[in-house]
Amino acid sequence: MWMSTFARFACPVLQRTAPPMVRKALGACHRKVSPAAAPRFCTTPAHLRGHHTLGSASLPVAGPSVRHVRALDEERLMAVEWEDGGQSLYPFTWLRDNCQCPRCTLQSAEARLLLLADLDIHTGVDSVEVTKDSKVSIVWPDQHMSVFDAEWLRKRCFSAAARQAMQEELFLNERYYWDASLRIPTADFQDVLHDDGAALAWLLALRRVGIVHLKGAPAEQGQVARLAERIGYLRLTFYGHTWQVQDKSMANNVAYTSGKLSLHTDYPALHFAPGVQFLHCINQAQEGGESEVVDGFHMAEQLQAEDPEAFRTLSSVRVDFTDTGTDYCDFMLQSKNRIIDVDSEGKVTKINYNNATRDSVLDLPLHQVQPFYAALKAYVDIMNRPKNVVTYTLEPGDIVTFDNWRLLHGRKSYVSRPDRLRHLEGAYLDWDEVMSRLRILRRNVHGDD
Ligand code: OGA
Ligand code: NM2
Ligand code: ZN
Ligand code: ZN
Repeated sequence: MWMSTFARFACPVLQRTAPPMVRKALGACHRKVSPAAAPRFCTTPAHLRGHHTLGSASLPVAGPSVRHVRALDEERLMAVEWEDGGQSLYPFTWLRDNCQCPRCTLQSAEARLLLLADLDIHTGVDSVEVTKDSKVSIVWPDQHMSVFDAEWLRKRCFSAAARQAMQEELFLNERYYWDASLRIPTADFQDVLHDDGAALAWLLALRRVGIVHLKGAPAEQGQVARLAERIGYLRLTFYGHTWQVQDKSMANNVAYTSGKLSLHTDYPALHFAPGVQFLHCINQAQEGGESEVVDGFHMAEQLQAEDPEAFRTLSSVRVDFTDTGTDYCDFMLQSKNRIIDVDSEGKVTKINYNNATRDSVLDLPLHQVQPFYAALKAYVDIMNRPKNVVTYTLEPGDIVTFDNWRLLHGRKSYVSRPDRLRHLEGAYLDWDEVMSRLRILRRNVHGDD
């Protein structure tokens, strides 16, 4: 049942952003063969294999096999020629650094024992050869010996395409961008708790799409904590391990009123905002309280296209956020965050924006104040366009799980009635822990390493 709701997202992602890269990466090793030789692939990235079980065709997965190795002493590189005709190059220093023998690696921890102090970064080799069982063995000048598994080497090929494929396998950074036409992927809460395939499909969609609805949870407190335990552990904040979104008197946060919440990410008052958010509906209001979400990365891309100056402003200016009060304990937070956070290549990595906690302290010279407001307004105007916003109503037993670094979410105001109290329970997690569980599930479900 869950499979069909996720299958839609398995392929579009790759179709939209990845095909040339992935195709190239699959045949990523340096090729010195003629195009007619049609070289085979470096590795089949695990995320591709994952897709196949979600409903697409599968590629044959054959372990790579070494035809020949030789040392290029001048360049201090080892050249591996693969049976399929591809070639990979590995620096001597890197090979020595990553010797897998029990003296160089603590096998029980899969961690390096070899100290950098003991690594000769100008090392040569005495000999390299292919062993009978198709591994690569190297004898170093001090007669220390390293043996490398072919598949292990192939995955670590240094070609740009192979590195890109490996990084995608590790971090799943390819995203499926959406607008109001998104049909939010849905899974069954009990399935996700008890079935590894369902849990994997949930986390893959959470990563790619950024939002998944889970249905069928008991309408009582404690469910977001159970769900967090399925992953690892939740992220404690000043609002507690989990927190109750209700209309409260003397509310310490605008979320704890019956008012409208404009599109926001949670907790930009922290320098490291929670990566993932769960919101479990225990009780919905009779009137109002509908949810809204937008794809903040997609909106940033649109802003960059429509108003590059505004994008430059929001991705460079560090805005002050503040949050003061008492909950789990007393707090007086101050942060400075870029509303559109980008990496060194200019790729959007995180949105930090909650209008309620944006500080009145604005650390800008006078002449930059008006341009800043213009930029923020341009971004908010784009995200508020009806064609970009997905609206839905949470029902008791629903848990919305979403990427708090990417999505902006909000709710319409609601009528607070004592006989029908609106009540959501929320929890935060971080992406490190979620990705960790995703990789383990992928290995267990598909047998990847
Ligand atoms: C929040 C929030 C959504 C809702 O508490 O930060 O976004 O529907 N709540 O109440
Ligand atoms: N709550 C829901 O940035 C924020 O203040 C988001 C956090 C109160 C835990 C709201
Ligand atoms: Zn060793
Ligand atoms: Zn929120």
